[in-house]
Amino acid sequence: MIGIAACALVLGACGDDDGGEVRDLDGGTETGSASGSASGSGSATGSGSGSASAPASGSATGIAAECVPVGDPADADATVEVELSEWAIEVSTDAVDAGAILFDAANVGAEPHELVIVEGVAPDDLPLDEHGALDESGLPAGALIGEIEPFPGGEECTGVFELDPGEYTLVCNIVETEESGEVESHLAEGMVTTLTVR
Ligand SMILES: [Cu+2]
Repeated sequence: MIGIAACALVLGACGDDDGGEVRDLDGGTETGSASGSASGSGSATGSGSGSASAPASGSATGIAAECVPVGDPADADATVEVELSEWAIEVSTDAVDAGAILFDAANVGAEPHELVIVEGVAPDDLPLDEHGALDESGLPAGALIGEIEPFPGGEECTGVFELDPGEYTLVCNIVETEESGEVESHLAEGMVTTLTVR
């Protein structure tokens, strides 16, 4: 809601964000996006509906509307704070003891982000697809530990994962199609980091 208000003031800067929110809410239904932007502020209707319809039709790639927590934070043995943004993943610590690890993630960016946890494959060794995104099917068996699904900018989400000792790589693996048709991989933009579990 805050994002929409801001976009009414700065239409150009928020074009992508607008499209993202429309996608999020209606899962790519063009009818829904048209009525959604029309019900916004009056000044935004003209250019807003025009720019919003393109990404809605082009990239309804199943980006979640809101946080879906994984597991129960009360079960966690340790917490790693995670900050997601364009274009970085920052963690509060380089290393944590093995056990049930709570990833307490804040999306401080404008776009939706996610957190994918991979064990035993260093960032430089990740299998990539043609867009520079992680090709999950190319990972060794068992390397994909789990993920916090995409959630919107300005929000927080949590995931609890049982981690054995080892080297882990954290990735945001969202791939978007821009209005220009250009494909943007969040991993290729720099959303990757590492975590040691000892
Ligand atoms: Cu991302």
